[in-house]
Order: sequence, then structure tokens, then C-alpha cells
Amino acid sequence: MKAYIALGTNIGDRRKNIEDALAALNLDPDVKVTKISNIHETEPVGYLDQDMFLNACCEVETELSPHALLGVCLGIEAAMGRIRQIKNGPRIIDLDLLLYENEKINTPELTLPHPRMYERDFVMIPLKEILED
Ligand code: PH2
Ligand code: MG
Ligand code: MG
Repeated sequence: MKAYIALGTNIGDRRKNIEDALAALNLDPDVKVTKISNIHETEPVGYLDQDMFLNACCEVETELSPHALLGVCLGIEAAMGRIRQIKNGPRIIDLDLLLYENEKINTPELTLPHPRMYERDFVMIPLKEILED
């Protein structure tokens, strides 16, 4: 199955954070990173009093379910030391599951497609670079 994940970071060595997160995704035996967008520097959206972000998107090939893939993403965020404080605030790494094939899911943990992706240039610009149609 094909899925698309957004990556964002605005703390520390941002480029390394993106690279480490992509490497961690690929290291999971059930996930293969098949495409990576360019990395874009973006103004913070939602909560403005914070540093500029680097954002990117990747395509993965996986046999995991959407919820299991979300679990992998959250596990990488935790392993990289993410602490959740302010909503939309600074983060070492954010991995958001955007799309999983044509699945439509509405659960408390996971909504697919990602409900805010279409209004977010920091997601849509890199996503369009790697999306097939
Ligand atoms: N993520 C947010 C809120 N605002 N702004 C930018 N530029 N990039 C992000 O990844 C981002 C954001 C919530 O996850
Ligand atoms: Mg996010
Ligand atoms: Mg997130």
C-alpha cells in the first residue's frame, strides 16, 4: 500500500531531524520510503511566535494498516525526543500521516485524508512534488 507522510521541524538541526526521521521510517521492517520531496523552509502557521520550519513529504510503501503506520510515526517522534507543549508550537519532528491509498477514516486517533492538509501550503507544495496524479 502507498501512503504519504508530512514531515516538519523547527528545533535544533532541522535538516538532520528530517533525515533522521526518514532513516527511522525506512529502518522499520514494514515500511519502505519510496519518494522524498524537496525540503522547504516555511513560515510558522497557526502559532506565529516560533522559528521557521523545514517541511517535506515522503511516499512510503507498507503492508501496515493505517493505524499501525500512525503508531510507527508517533514512535519515531517520541524516540527523537518530541515533547508536546503548545498546540501548533515548536517541535523537533512532526510526522503526519496524510493519505493512505484511497482510505477515508474518521477515528479519534486518525482522520484520513488529513483534515487540514488542503489548506496548508507547507504540506501541499512538497506533497504535489511527489504525488502521482
Ligand atoms: N505544523 C503545524 C502548525 N504550523 N507551520 C509550518 N510552517 N510547518 C509545519 O509543519 C507546521 C506549522 C502543526 O503540525
Ligand atoms: Mg502537524
Ligand atoms: Mg502531528
